[in-house]
Amino acid sequence: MKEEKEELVHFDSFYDKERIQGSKAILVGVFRSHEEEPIAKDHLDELELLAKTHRIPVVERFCTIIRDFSPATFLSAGKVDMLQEKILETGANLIIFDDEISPVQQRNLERHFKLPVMDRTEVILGVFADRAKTKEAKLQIELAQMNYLSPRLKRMWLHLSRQHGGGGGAGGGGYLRGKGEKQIEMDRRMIKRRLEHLQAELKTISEYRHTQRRKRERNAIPVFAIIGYTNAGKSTLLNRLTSANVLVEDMLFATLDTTTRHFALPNHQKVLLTDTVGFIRKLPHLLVAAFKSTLEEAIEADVLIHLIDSSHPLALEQAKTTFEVLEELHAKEHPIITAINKCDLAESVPGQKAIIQKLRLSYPRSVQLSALTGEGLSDLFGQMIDVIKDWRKRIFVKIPQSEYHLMATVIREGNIFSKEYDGNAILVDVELPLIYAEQLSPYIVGAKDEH
Ligand SMILES: Nc1nc2c(ncn2[C@@H]2O[C@H](COP(=O)(O)OP(=O)(O)OP(=O)(O)O)[C@@H](O)[C@H]2O)c(=O)[nH]1
Ligand SMILES: [Mg+2]
Repeated sequence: MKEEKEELVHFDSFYDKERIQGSKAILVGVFRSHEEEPIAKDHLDELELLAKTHRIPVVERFCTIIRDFSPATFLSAGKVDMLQEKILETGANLIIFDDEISPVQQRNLERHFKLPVMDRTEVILGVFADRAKTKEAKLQIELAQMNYLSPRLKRMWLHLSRQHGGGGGAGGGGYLRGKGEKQIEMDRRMIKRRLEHLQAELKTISEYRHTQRRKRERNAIPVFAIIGYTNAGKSTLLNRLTSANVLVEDMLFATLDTTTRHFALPNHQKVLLTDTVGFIRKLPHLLVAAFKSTLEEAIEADVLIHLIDSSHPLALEQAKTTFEVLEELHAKEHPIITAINKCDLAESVPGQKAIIQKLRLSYPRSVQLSALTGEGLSDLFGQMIDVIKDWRKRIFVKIPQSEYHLMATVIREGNIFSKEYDGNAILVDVELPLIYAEQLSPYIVGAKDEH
């Protein structure tokens, strides 16, 4: 056991301390044609935000057109030289690619530049690792990291032995010394054991969640999951509607854990609202896989509220990304309400009006709102009521005096249109969730749909 612990130490250091401490990064983005250039630049803006969130300052960007990709180094030889010049000019000591690069490319580039090389995936993994608070989130991120590291062990050993002068003695200690292949084998076995352990623990947690959800199904409360790109305002909306007090910040991945709260719509219908982890462009597949159990909250909701930051220049692309992730989660068939958020900001930003128009045309059930100011919320409620209208039934019942206790349910769960006495009985015209309408069915004296 002790041995396993010791071995794990260098995975932590690989991620946080050894690799990025004191780093000054240069970001690398590529585009295939000049029309793609502005998009590549926006992608680098996002990568810079991710890097900063992971406490890596950015000193330079290298955004270049590329026609031929090299299988060995991703960039062609000429571009590698140009990048080298920029590195010398700026003193950058960490290279971050916006594109996914293979373990082999990463290793070759590190050898060439004699600097650590990361890609967007690794930065996202780092951000998630920083943010993870709950046991489940920590397990999930560790699972993703292990899967990411596994094919990269060789590179990591190279990197560490270089840092420690190849002679050992410093920091990580003697066990870095020339153990090479044998150590890699040991690490592989250790990772495999650890992966099995993590998967087993996550399975237990996921089964518990499942039981919780089944309980909820019995209550027949419709569940709305607020989903969308990171920083779209999901937690702001949940906080606005309930007193959830979820952390809201102008940063990526403020939320990693799911929060569910009760909310009563204006027609008194009770629903559950769930806020969950945001999506991002190139959300690593292994993160989607690892966070599956958290994301299942979204998948198993009855309705999705897809929130879009309409003040963002890439709002359309972000919305598309969300759909791609939903597809990967097999959750595209849910009814979806598209909530075009931050309209308080967007309306004053040139060019955003056209984007909002496109969003409204692309997504049928759409509303414009501001989770911050509350503007447009009533439109959202209207859509929410409409999408679950079949969950409720309007009935006209005559409740005898001996069954007056049923009135408590009627008042608590129903939207009452009229109530009057008929002798000792009470006549009520009420709309209720199906489950309660069924309980009252012996007392129905006629449906009042015609009202
Ligand atoms: N102006 C404006 N700002 C908003 C609105 N909604 C959210 N914000 C801001 O956008 C930022 C992100 O909000 P969050 O609610 O944390 O976003 P999120 O979607 O939960 O983000 P992650 O949890 O990081 O994925 C915060 O600074 C909010 O104050 C809005 O309608 N208008
Ligand atoms: Mg959030």
